[in-house]
Amino acid sequence: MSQYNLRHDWTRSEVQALFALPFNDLMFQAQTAHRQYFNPNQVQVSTLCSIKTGACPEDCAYCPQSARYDTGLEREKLMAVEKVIEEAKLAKASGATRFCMGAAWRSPKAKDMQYVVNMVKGVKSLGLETCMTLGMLNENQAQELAGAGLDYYNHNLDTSPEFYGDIITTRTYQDRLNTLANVRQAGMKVCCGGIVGMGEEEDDRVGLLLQLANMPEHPESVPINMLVKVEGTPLADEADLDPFDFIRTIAVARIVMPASHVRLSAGRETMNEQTQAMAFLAGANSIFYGEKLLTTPNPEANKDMQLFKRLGIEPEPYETEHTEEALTHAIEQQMVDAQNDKFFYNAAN
Ligand code: SAM
Ligand code: DTB
Ligand code: SF4
Repeated sequence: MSQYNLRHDWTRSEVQALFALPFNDLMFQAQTAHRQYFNPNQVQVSTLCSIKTGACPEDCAYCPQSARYDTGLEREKLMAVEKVIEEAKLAKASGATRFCMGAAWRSPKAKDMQYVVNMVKGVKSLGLETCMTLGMLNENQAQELAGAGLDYYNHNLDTSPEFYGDIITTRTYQDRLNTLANVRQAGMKVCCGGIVGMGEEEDDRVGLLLQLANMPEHPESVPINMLVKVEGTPLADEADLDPFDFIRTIAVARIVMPASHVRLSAGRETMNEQTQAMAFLAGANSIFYGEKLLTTPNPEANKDMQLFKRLGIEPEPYETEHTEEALTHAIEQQMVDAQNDKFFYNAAN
């Protein structure tokens, strides 16, 4: 039986070789790896909420929220805790199982911590999984958020170490790795991925996935964002990435981190449904759901539900990986795989 084990010793040439596979071979491997760890017809559904918008001091070249670029975005102060909880209730009612709160900060200030802690507690009490992305965290901040019950912290590496300096100059790659280490140390789950379509080379996509896959523990959640080009940002006129190269990135992420959720993240608004279906086939099993990402549009919720229906996909229930049903499915799948191996073996002999 073909086995996709959890490895943390991927070499550059191995990951390059995956990217270089004929498309159909890569898709077959990715789908095989996917079926070893997940129900292939379930997709996790998260909703984003911008709890503090715009006027960010950082210079991330892709970001509409940086104060350095004139993107016409209206800045908004930290949202009241009650309002965040109202938004979370709406997200839950429309079918999301995780609520991701994002702030346009370099890092949270001491005075902000009590509010974000109360947001975590309030959202969690609704029976939703919680995720936050607030910029860099020191050890104490990570401990405080973990203590409040925060399930996931999102902090992206964004791209390869080599290309990183072309995109961001106000914080280093090492700063990001330090935050991720603080999040792990505090016992939270890690959500970490990147953006493609920023003018990087294929080898930068290799470099990003190599960094993620060779972490001591794989991030539980790996968002692969397609650049959303926003007028006024330095990357507004970047050339489109070939959609097949986007799908290849998802497929390789699935193979090198087979037990992680890979999120078909930003960029779906300009992606046709066939490309999204192909992303699911490549092993993407999480999406952002709801009309808005943080500041830019996302497909309408009912359009996504229609797409799920047409593809026979169901939203993944909260904590599905621990349920008896998921275990039964994994065992059944192993039996099907064993049967298939027997079939291929017999056919070849
Ligand atoms: N300010 C915090 C930080 O950067 O750590 C948290 C919020 S920030 C908006 C979260 C992530 O959104 C970024 O790391 C980046 O990967 C993604 N992102 C931001 N703007 C994007 C865009 N235009 N297209 C695709 N992804 C984007
Ligand atoms: C992630 O990787 N993508 C999300 C989330 N983590 C915070 C953000 C996408 C933002 C897209 C641009 C915007 O809407 O402002
Ligand atoms: Fe600020 Fe985050 Fe946007 Fe960078 S990605 S400018 S840190 S909000």
